[in-house]
Amino acid sequence: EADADPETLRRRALDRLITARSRTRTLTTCVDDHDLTAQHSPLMSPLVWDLAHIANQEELWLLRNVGGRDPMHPEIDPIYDAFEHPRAERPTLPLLAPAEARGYAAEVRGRVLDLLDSTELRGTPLLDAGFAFGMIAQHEQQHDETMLITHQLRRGPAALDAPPPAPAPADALRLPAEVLVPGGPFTMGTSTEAWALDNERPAHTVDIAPFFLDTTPVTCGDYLAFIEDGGYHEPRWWAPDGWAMVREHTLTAPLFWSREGGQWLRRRFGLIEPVPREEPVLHVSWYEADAYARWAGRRLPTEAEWEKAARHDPATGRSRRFPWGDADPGPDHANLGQRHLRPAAAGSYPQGASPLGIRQLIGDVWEWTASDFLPYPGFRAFPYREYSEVFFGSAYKVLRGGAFAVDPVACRGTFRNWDYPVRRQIFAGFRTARDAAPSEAV
Ligand code: AVJ
Ligand code: FE
Repeated sequence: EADADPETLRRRALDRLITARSRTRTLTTCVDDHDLTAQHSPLMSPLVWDLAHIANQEELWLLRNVGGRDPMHPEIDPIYDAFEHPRAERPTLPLLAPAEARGYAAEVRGRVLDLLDSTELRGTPLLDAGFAFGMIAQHEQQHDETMLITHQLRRGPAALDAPPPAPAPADALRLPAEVLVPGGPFTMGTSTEAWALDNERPAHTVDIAPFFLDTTPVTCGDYLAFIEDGGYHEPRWWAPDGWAMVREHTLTAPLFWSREGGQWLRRRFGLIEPVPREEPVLHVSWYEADAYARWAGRRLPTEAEWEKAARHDPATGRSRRFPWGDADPGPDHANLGQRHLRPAAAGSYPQGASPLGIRQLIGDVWEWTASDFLPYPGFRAFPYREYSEVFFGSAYKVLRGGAFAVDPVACRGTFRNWDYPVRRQIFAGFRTARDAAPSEAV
């Protein structure tokens, strides 16, 4: 990885930038200018804000900070600074029009490709192994995921299309419900993954007690049993703030679900369809995941438990990059990269299983964990405090593993995502865990 030769690094950076831009183009050309500038939800920016923000961050980090160039349009910087204006306020700003935003993005990218050709990808932390280029490819892909959320919230006919994932393999129905993850120390986080972001660093040892983890994410069918058992009407399953949320918004099911004539339906990218029982549940808040787990006599895994399940190789004692080993994700490992517009059935991707046989830890749905978003021991903000550091604390819960909407460049066994525990529009599901009794912990 980090010691790849300069030409390999350059090709990899170029490839990841091109992949991101092709997805950005799909997400911003499949609807008209009105839909690009409209606010589809107060939770989200207009799509055209994300587009110009992607270009502005690329200009800032690559052309100005790496390349030493002067700002192209300094007067627009404040408009695209995420900390100056909350999302709900962004439609009222003097945003670049769609054609202007596209032109700006194309002009920045042209100059970035020249810069990539002429820059040595080593010598400073920002340049080593092409980090800044990798960071910007990840940033664009993260905003592509954000734009996909906006598309999911948008009302009106479908604008996006993709083939469904393959059906689950025959053994999916015979999998054990849970797997024992042995206790003991393992290496959490990384000090060697070249494009890992600051919050994933440094590698450190964490000792955990033995526990059981669900073999697959919780499915819509599992979750329906909670609903049908009156789960949304029973305060004892809910954390106090979660129960307050249920009451305030009269929640009865995941976001985008509705009940019509005795049947549960869901809206997915402009289409209405029956809730698929075998698919991992999506669009639940942390509070709903937590309540389901309590109802099931279980709990959410901690972030450390999740990472041990995903990375620890019992044969060698090493932590690996992914559940299947150190190879980059391919189409047989995981449902990533918006190749499909939905999660695959529980039990899919046997080639992506962990050594213990746990499936779909990477891809399909983000998985809520029990943990607050906190720095690892030895954390250092890099290259800017506003990526992670300003969010550390008890307000945010950590999500792991990535969803169908996440590109492989922004997905690793160490990758950490975070959001408020009330959030439901993100592509989040969960799996549950329980402590192993001493007699069970072989
Ligand atoms: C890591 C997904 C929480 O979208 O708010 C994008 C990523 N940071 N631009 C977000 C991010 C700056 C971030 N999350
Ligand atoms: Fe951003």
